[in-house]
Amino acid sequence: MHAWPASEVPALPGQGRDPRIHDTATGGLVTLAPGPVARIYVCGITPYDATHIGHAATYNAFDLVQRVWLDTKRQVHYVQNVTDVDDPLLERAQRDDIDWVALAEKETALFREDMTALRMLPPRQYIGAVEAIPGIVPLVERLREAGAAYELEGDIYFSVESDPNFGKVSHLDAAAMRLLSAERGGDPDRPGKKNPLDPMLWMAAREGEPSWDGASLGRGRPGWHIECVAIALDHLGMGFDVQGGGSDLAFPHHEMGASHAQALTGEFPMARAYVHAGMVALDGEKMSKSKGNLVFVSQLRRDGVDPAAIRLALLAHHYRADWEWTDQVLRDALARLDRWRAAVSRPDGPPAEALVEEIREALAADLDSPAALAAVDRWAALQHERGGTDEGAPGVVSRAVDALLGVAL
Ligand code: 5CA
Ligand code: ZN
Repeated sequence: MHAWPASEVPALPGQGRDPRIHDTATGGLVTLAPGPVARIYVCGITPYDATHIGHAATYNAFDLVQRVWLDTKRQVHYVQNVTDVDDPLLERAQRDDIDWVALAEKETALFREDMTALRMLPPRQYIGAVEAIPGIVPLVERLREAGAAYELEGDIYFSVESDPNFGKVSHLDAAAMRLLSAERGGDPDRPGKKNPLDPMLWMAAREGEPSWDGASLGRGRPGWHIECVAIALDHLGMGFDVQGGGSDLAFPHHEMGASHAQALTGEFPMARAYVHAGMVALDGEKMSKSKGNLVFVSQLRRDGVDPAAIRLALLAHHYRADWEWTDQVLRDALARLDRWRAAVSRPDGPPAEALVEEIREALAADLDSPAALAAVDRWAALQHERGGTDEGAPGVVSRAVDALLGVAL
């Protein structure tokens, strides 16, 4: 699949610092100091509905990670998937009586537009589940040969008990895992499984559903977790720097992915850091396609909201916090954008070097974007109150805000 166009990232004077970021697996802050090429995999959308503010907030967090790395003069190898065949997509297509391929293409196209408008850096590889099937099948075959997978009525399941490290990403007790498995695509109540938590690797073809040639597995379609493992291992290899997603992916998705990879390679963990963004709510409940309490990025854009203001609204919340979208959040972001634009529209202003360092420091401290915004607010307030004589300072500020926060002033 093709991704979306990259917005340019201006180079800044000086150099950024290696970020410290919260890793779910170890439960603490880790320093992300990869080699010259940082490797990051961020779980992509299941394209059965438009991009909502919750998605955008999660992608914003991982966009910041990359901007910080770029500022440390590293290159970034970024991979993202599109779950373009899965139960929720097929169910929505059937409900709305449309072709599932057309639905996936339409929503993926809209996602690309939203990401472009929000100035999210594009992945180097943007890979659909369907196009990854030829790489998934041999992995499932290998898992079966290794004794980590078994068949149940034609479906192939992964055995969580084959992995001595199972549980070390999300650290949940058995009851919590079972509950979340049922909520998030698993089938813990299906009789005949070795362990209720075992996830499907390959689902045998069902009447009326799409299916693909699975060689020794028979016709069918891939499970969700193996999709991301296959794509990540194919393009990034084992031990990449960050696997990212919303906190709802810690279990089962990232836990199972780490397990699959451990069974395939004998190594743990697949990613050096498991990084999870908080959940955005609307009307007191997590924004979710299944509940329908959504604010779409594309709708806001159609309403004439400047994407830079949407981005500022996301940045005003720490990525790990759960927060609520309200009209006030958007009003505050619009007002801030106006203040900042006015402040950088003069030829000179208060010195900007210290501000660039403050933004760097804030982001390096577990992506503290609210602190970064507060630093720019202070500079803008100074500019409005007293001005300054540093020629070019407004240009430095707007380049820093663009390069590090993805906001075009
Ligand atoms: N295709 C899978 C990942 S492989 C998937 O979870 N797709 S998704 O469309 O449901 O979600 C895409 C990303 O948005 C995931 O990282 C998910 O954790 C995140 N996300 C979903 N809802 C919210 C929300 N309300 N707030 C923050 N992030 C969210
Ligand atoms: Zn994923």
